[in-house]
Amino acid sequence: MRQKAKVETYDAPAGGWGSLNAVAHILTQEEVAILGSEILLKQNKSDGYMCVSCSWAKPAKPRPFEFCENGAKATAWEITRKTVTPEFFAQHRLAELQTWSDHQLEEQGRLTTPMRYDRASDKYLPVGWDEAFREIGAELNRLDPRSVIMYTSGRASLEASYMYQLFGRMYGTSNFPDSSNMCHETTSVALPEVIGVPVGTVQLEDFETTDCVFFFGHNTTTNAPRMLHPLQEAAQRGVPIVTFNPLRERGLERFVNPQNPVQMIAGGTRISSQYYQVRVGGDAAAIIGICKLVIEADDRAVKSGEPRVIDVDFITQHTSGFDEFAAFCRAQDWNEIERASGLPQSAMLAAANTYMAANAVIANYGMGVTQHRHGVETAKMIVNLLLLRGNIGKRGAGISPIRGHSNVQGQRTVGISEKTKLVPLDKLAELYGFEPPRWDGLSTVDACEGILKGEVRGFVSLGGNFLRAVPERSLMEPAWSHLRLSVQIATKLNRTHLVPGEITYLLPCLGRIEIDQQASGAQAVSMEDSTACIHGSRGQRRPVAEHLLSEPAIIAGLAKATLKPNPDVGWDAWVADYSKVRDAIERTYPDQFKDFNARMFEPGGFARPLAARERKWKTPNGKANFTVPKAAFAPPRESDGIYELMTMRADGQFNTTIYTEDDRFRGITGGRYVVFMNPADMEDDGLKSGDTVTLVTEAGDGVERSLSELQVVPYGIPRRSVAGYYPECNVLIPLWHYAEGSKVPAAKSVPVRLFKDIPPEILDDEDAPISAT
Ligand SMILES: Nc1nc2c(c(=O)[nH]1)N[C@H]1C(S)=C(S)[C@@H](COP(=O)(O)OP(=O)(O)OC[C@H]3O[C@@H](n4cnc5c(=O)[nH]c(N)nc54)[C@H](O)[C@@H]3O)O[C@H]1N2
Ligand SMILES: Nc1nc2c(c(=O)[nH]1)N[C@H]1C(S)=C(S)[C@@H](COP(=O)(O)OP(=O)(O)OC[C@H]3O[C@@H](n4cnc5c(=O)[nH]c(N)nc54)[C@H](O)[C@@H]3O)O[C@H]1N2
Ligand SMILES: [Mo]
Repeated sequence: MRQKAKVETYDAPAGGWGSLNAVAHILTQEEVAILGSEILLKQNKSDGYMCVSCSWAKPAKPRPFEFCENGAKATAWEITRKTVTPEFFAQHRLAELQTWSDHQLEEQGRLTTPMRYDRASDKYLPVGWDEAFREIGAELNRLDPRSVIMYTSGRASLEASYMYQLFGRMYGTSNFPDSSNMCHETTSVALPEVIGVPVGTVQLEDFETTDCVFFFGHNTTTNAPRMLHPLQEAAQRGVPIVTFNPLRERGLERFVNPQNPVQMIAGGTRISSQYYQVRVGGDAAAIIGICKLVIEADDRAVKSGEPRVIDVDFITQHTSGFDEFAAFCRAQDWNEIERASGLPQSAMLAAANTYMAANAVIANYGMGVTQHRHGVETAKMIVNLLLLRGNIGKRGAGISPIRGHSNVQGQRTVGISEKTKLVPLDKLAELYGFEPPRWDGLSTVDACEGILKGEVRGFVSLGGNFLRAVPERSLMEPAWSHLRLSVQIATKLNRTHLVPGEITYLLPCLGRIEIDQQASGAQAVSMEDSTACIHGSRGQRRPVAEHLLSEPAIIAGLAKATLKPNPDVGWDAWVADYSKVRDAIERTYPDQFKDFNARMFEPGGFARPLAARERKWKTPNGKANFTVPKAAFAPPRESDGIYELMTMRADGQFNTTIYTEDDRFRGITGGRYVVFMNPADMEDDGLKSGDTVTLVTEAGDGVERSLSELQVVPYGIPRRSVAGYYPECNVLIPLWHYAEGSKVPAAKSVPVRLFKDIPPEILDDEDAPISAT
């Protein structure tokens, strides 16, 4: 039986005292109380280190404390003095550790020593670095490079990422899936087609001059809390903030800056001026409704000779496809729009009026858009909305996909990509005198398919927790154990490390906040934030253990043990002095990284040039493109007994890292096995608060996917939608259920059926409800 979560209504604003309490709690828990707080003063400053949590922009003029509750938690979690030593592994077999929770595993502290799995004892045993590199190199050389995956989670620096992809390509693979394949790959597919860049066009300064902000599917309070500061400033200037989210997310309603004593007393600022609880997956329909209203208002203006509503000059000069899109919108039926969006026409009218009244509009979005079957269409629909009034490439306006990991965007910029057309292969060939593979590699979903089929034989992981982050957990874990080689470069112990292949290594690395001492002195690294600005970062803390190597040093060690010597690549020289890696990055991408070493510590970061910001469109037709969606409307689902499950993050987690089992803003304490439900649906299904249910995926493919003992929590969520936590619910997501075009798992719209759990005391063992963990 699972422990029951405590459920309360959380009425306080985001930020404020609750935030300070949560930080204080984690600092004590991680035993870094005093030093931990001092170190926080260096967070996100140009003389300090870049936060390891989210990727939100870092201002040129930082606040005295440029960190948030969750950034502080991430720091404390990384610089903890608790360690996982060879003695720990000597005490615990993997079979035992596999029964521990995600929280328990990471809570043990930092990995300290390279370890190799020993099947006879079912334990990890210590190994020397050189021996580890030698065996991994020899094994890689026995494997076909096409059968080897080199995964990255978005935290590693630009320097480490560049070296990693170069190593992989010289070895002979293009298989570089990234956490981005589960995240904003939808953006990276949608935006190049319509505006010619794979990233957002908004920079921090645009928030200072915008006069309207739209938000689709992002839980800013928890996942990019520092973003609440510019939003609060905008709200205080009277800028309307229009939010679309099936759940009422606390910080998007009201926020108190915990660093501002006056606000702490006054109770904070209302953030969203309009909040629309759109149906899960209903954003595209809602935006079509808004666009229809804008276009029809413009039609009326033409008739009556009044000023035009759309930006005619911009549309004529810069775009293509407007007439088809306008015709499509005019032809849409309101009944269908209301059904598919879950919103009344009056709501879309109010949003359209706000949109039309503003000269410069920013549209932000997160996983509520990208992790849907029609995510790519929806992201393009957001672009349609912006293009109508020239809201791209204008001060105070633009599109703002809010990225996840702190350097996930940058990794793609320096060549971590399975899509070879995105990588300057000719340049790499010229610089390093080798022939890189020209075939396209595997995405995350493709890699999972390859693992299930037994075609993937080796898996090297630069960070992350692959097995916990991907869908289809019940099939993935057994298949993973058939790998020939699993190499995990990591800071903390997680589930992926506990499912060994035939040969398995766990290689511990320095964290970003630690001092990285190399032959030429202490090294700095760099990363790119969500607004395409590059920042330098210097470790501040003495490393937690003496045997740790930096990520660049581990990559160089693996490369040297695997590849034939190549006089054009000085792995050792790079490790001795990372500025030489930055020179190499600049040589590879001269336009993007001009004067990289000289500029990396510019306050606020240096902005990479972005064509769309200057209204230059690097699309095939040289224009910004309106697009007509092929299938924007989710099918009707009112009476077939199926619920739409979205999986999301709680306040107490960073992805699969679970700091605490709480979700403060949603009123949950001490448990993550919950399902949020509309009270009217609960009544129809004869459920009351605290009952437990089993969710069973409605997939029709013969695979049984279910999760039991989920505690029902009544919540403000649209009818027929339910919500649960990632990664616990990943067992319910079929691998083939992903966004069309980007293959991002559609983790926000899983069709499920719901069954009331029968209390164990009245159950015979034979009819126990099907369950999985
Ligand atoms: N503290 C902390 N910070 C993080 C992370 C973390 O786990 N913890 N993770 C990092 C990473 S990698 C990422 S990608 C980001 C993720 O940040 P988010 O994009 O906020 O991701 P989720 O928590 O999955 O929440 C998605 C939001 O979308 C809403 N939503 C779900 N379905 C729909 C829909 O159909 N339409 C709309 N409009 N909304 C919908 C949900 O209610 C929720 O508010 O955060 C990053 N920052
Ligand atoms: N159902 C569902 N599934 C999802 C999502 C969802 O919303 N719903 N979200 C998806 C998204 S947006 C993402 S980005 C992925 C995340 O997938 P991943 O990026 O693979 O997962 P993380 O949980 O971020 O990885 C945590 C681990 O990284 C390691 N680590 C931490 N810091 C460092 C470091 O500095 N160096 C190294 N080498 N290792 C480090 C630690 O060992 C830690 O255990 O999950 C995806 N999966
Ligand atoms: Mo992400």
